[in-house]
Amino acid sequence: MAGEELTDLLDELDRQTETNDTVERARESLEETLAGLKLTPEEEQVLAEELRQLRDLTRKLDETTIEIAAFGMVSRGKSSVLNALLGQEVFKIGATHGTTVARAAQRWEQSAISRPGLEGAKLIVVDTPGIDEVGGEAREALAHDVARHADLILFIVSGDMQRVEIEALAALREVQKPIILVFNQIDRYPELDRDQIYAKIKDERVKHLVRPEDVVMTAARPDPYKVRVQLPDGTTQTQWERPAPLIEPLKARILDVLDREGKALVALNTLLMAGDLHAEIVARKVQIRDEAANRLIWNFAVAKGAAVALNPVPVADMAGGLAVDVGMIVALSKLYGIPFTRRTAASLVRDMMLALGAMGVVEVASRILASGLKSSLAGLTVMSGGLAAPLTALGYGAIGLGQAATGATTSYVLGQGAKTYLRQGCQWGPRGIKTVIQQILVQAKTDSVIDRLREDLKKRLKA
Ligand SMILES: Nc1nc2c(ncn2[C@@H]2O[C@H](COP(=O)(O)OP(=O)(O)O)[C@@H](O)[C@H]2O)c(=O)[nH]1
Ligand SMILES: [Mg+2]
Repeated sequence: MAGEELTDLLDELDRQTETNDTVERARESLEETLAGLKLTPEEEQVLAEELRQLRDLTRKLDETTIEIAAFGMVSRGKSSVLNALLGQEVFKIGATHGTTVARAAQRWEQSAISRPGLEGAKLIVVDTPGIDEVGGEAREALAHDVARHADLILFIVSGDMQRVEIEALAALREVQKPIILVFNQIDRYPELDRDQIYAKIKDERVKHLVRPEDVVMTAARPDPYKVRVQLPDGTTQTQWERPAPLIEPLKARILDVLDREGKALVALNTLLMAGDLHAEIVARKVQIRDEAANRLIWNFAVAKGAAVALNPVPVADMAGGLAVDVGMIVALSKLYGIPFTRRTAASLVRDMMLALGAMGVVEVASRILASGLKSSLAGLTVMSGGLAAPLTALGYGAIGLGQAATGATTSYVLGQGAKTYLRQGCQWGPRGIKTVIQQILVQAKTDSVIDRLREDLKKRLKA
């Protein structure tokens, strides 16, 4: 074997190993992502769409589904280029705006897929609306969507590039996907002009964005021209005939890129998309939990207020009140996947009470400190009256909180405190418990929590 051949073979083997590694890593990472989410059934339901997309990615990886998307301004010939590649008119063509209104996909059955790097791969071509056919925010969403899904982007232009085109191309480039810049409609230019435009695009406009070999000329749907045909009866007639498209150079370039990098591209893309989806799911999960936690706290707070209002014996209802608070925190801890025992929940209540106490109700603080949990129930009686002090100190003004509203507010503050503690992985954070409680009180004021609790309480008590 000649030295050169051997080097080639070794290179090829290297490349395959690398590709297989990438695919394998992508697969593992996806599996870990799915397994690591630890969603409750409720969350799975809300996040069904994101989860489906994540599972689709695994399939994409297994099947090596490669997406090729056309992108560019209206009427540059995006749909025409894809049709020429497919060899049939699948995507609608139009001289007017808005022919392609949404993303549309079509399988590209390609005999050339027998190339080694594309073995078993499934090619999909995707048509999109023109970037100037959709407005502002939708355009960004579209670009983002295309960039996120596509494995290879065909950016179609039909002459010297406009500024928006260069900007859009630069934005797409950021996502690190291969881009082939297609200069389409070359049949419309005299040869000299065409070569000048081509050189300008390649050497000037996108020099920093696209490699020269990735700038390709096509005539996907050349204008028809008049031909004179002789009819059997000897007369002649003029007819319109459309020349065959010039698309082979693009097809070859696409297959070259995919043959070389196809599987690795899919693997990398899968990882990128999985990363995006994962971040989205985690953010939504936090949001879902927080919303559920807020509902839970509110319901407990109103229930406790109502219980206090209906039970005139202070110590008794406060004992019941404490049980409600402890129960609330146990429920919250389950929501956050860190189930507490009642004892842990009770000591959390005590810690928060101490913090509240230190904010103005010293007596409560010392009582709770001196006594065990049982006798600290009595502390709560003082506490419920005492919450008015820190509230007043924080500028709530002289608020005549009734017992019921006070009980509800206390539960609310304790619940929000426990929520923060749980969210932070059972830590009060660098600024400590007092700051957390104080911030909750300030936020509660901003949100008119007391007024709203009072309203809900009234409704509850009427019912
Ligand atoms: N002369 C010429 N016209 C083309 C070519 N490609 C597309 N067109 C025409 O350009 C117009 C817009 O094409 P279309 O594919 O719908 O553009 P899109 O909006 O980018 O999808 C249609 O009238 C096409 O016939 C081409 O290579 N040469
Ligand atoms: Mg179109």
